[in-house]
Amino acid sequence: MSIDEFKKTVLEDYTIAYRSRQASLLGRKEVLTGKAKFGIFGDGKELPQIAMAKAFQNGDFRSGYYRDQTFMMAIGQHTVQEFFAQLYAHTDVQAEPASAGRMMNGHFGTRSLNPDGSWKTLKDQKNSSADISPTAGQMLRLVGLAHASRYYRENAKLIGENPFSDNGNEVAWGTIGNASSSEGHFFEAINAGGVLQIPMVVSVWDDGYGISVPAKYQTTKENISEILKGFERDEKGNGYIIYTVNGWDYPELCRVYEEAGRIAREKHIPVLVHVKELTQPQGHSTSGSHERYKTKERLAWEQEFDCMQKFRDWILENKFSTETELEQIESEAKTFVNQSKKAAWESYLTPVKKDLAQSVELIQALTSGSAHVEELENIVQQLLTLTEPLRKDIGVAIHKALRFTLHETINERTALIEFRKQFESENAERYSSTLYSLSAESVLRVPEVKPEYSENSKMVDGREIMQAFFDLALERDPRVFAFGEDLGKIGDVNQGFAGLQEKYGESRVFDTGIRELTIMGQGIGAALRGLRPIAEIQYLDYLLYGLQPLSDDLATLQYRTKSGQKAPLIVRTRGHRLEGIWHSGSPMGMIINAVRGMHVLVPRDMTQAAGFYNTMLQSDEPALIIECLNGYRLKEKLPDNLGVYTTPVGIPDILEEGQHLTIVSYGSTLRVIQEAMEQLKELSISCELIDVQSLLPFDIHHSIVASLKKTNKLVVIDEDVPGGASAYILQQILEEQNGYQYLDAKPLTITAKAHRPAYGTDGDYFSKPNAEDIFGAIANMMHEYDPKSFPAFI
Ligand SMILES: Cc1ncc(C[n+]2csc(CCOP(=O)(O)OP(=O)(O)O)c2C)c(N)n1
Ligand SMILES: [Mg+2]
Repeated sequence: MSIDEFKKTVLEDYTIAYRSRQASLLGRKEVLTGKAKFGIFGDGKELPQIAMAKAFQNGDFRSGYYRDQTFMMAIGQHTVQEFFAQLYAHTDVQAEPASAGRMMNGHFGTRSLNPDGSWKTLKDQKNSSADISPTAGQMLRLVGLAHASRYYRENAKLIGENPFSDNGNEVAWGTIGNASSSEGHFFEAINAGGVLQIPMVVSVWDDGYGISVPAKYQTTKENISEILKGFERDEKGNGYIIYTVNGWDYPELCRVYEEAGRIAREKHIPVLVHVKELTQPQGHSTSGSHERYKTKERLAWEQEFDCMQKFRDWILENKFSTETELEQIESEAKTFVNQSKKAAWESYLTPVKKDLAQSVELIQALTSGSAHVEELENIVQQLLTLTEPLRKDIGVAIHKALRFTLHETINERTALIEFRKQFESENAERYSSTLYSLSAESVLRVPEVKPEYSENSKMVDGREIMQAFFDLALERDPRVFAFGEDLGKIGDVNQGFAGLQEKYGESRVFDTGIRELTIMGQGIGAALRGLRPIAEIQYLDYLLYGLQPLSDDLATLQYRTKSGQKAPLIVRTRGHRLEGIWHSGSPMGMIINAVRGMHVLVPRDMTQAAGFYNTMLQSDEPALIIECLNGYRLKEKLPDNLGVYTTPVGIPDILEEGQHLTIVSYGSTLRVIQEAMEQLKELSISCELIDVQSLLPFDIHHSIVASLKKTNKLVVIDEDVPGGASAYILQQILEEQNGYQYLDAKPLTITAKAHRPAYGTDGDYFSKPNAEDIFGAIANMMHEYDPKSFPAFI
């Protein structure tokens, strides 16, 4: 690079950084004057982000946090106008591409998907996974984003040309605040990255604080790179390349990031960059002021070491520019940011004002035929005085007007009601759409193919069905891989992958450390880059360790990006019944309430389970599939069309037809219920048994209510705590499906006890619903309903 070119680059960098700083300063004002609700900004962290952006290439991914506006601007994926659009919560995806106003400001993300939900060519664009607020949450998917490069490189021949990777030459860039490195997530991810030797470059933006809490309460020795020295690569083996660099030192930052990117990209070696001596000129966020907790000395130091100030001094000292020229750049940048802000505000406000004007007109029109002229005029006046109207104001005003005119028959009221309908439906689209995929690969569009059997169909152990299915899935699609604790060499604790590592190699079927958080993150990150991971949690009880990324990250992904990103991860686990407090859990209520946005499937046997995997692998949506822990050794008939048949989601299966009552259940409990049903036949009580199979989505065609129309009685049975998943099932059937109207008896739930199941056969028997309890409860229910025909049991 010639000296002139270098100078030009330096001044371009200064311009981007200066604009970003101006955006932060103006952004805070917008919040303090009430135009935006909350602000968190990247001031004081501009310079390292400029340097990182230089090393960031097409195909690369960022997984970072709310300080990274300068980086996003520098890679050309976040304009200043978009910055303000997000601050104002602009709901148009064109104006605010990261989240269409759903995420608060400082939450970045690029669009991986076309409007129809299909993938863009990610290797030709600069990518950022969508941020989440929970600190260090970004570290988990970072592992997967980086691992994907390694996977693409190791399987390059098998996969061939694809839209995601060019021979695994992509780096995953993580950023995290110094204080957030106290989280377990951080250490688990660092360790996983070191074990896996994957191209992730982790930058710690160190400003000495986490909101008000200084480093001495956050980090041993107050120095994250110092304590991570044990992870440093040496002649003994793998590990990290570790850099420490001051956040105000432009040339050194540029050098470090160039080197870090190159090493990670070429050699797939993980890198840690500890960027020290950063500042936070405006404090943590608009929620408070840092004068409350920083000393005068610290505040003075922050002014002196402000990276923008230092950068400016360096430019002048090295004569890359003059005072006058810099002043010119600064003045132009200020104008540019101001104009961008105004344009963002105009664009945000225009559709709101249009709705406001229309509602004013319609409410005004009501006055002609109403006795409440004064009240209606007041509503109109209130709307017209608003300088920064919200949609909420419009909604409240319409509601008021309809309330005042409730008993009046005015034609104009119909027009207002029509407008309200339209307004509500547009707002549903703005604020409540895209929880699930709407693409051609939506799971609801996967065609059902029934399992087929012939005379030759063999009876096999359930686990053999799983193993045979996974074999087919790995064989036919090189993007599919599976990993988890004990999943590689021994093929999982129940042998679902037995022999498959030998057959497909260690890169496609592999063991991981005991690290549920990053197993989930590894799956999410890889799925974000077009792969089809099956990530295993050894037992359902341990899903709790991995639930945070599923709940905060994966389940919210389509929603929070308004279909800008997808991660079709399949989480595989097994549960419901085995032994003791931590090996027989069935906390389904907790799970389904935590992961709306995923599918939760609870197959009763391995035939249904294999069908669900087949369905999910044909769709672009994430799912949790919970196999029955006690089902691997039970005999099942192996379908002839394994790998072809699918189990549709949201479709219950009627296992037995009956007259007197409908039992709704799923999973391992079904066998216990069937035992009770045999006994109930002695009392001539005939039950209809329905396996819901899929909790999310739930009975999409409302077939259960059809059963209630016949039996008029409902019993929900599962192994969760009282009021757990059974409460959800009742809500779905009685409220959503209007089942209440057909009931002739109080609906009954039979569940496990409120405590975890005790150890041993007796512990299980007295903790979980057993056949005798089910018999007793149902016999008594029938007696209460019709004492003449049905005797009380006891
Ligand atoms: C899991 C979680 N706990 C707490 C918070 C609240 N919180 C938001 S930012 C923050 C401090 C983060 O400090 P640091 O990582 O140093 O980043 P900085 O803001 O200083 O750049 C805290 C505690 C959160 N968002 N997530
Ligand atoms: Mg900090």
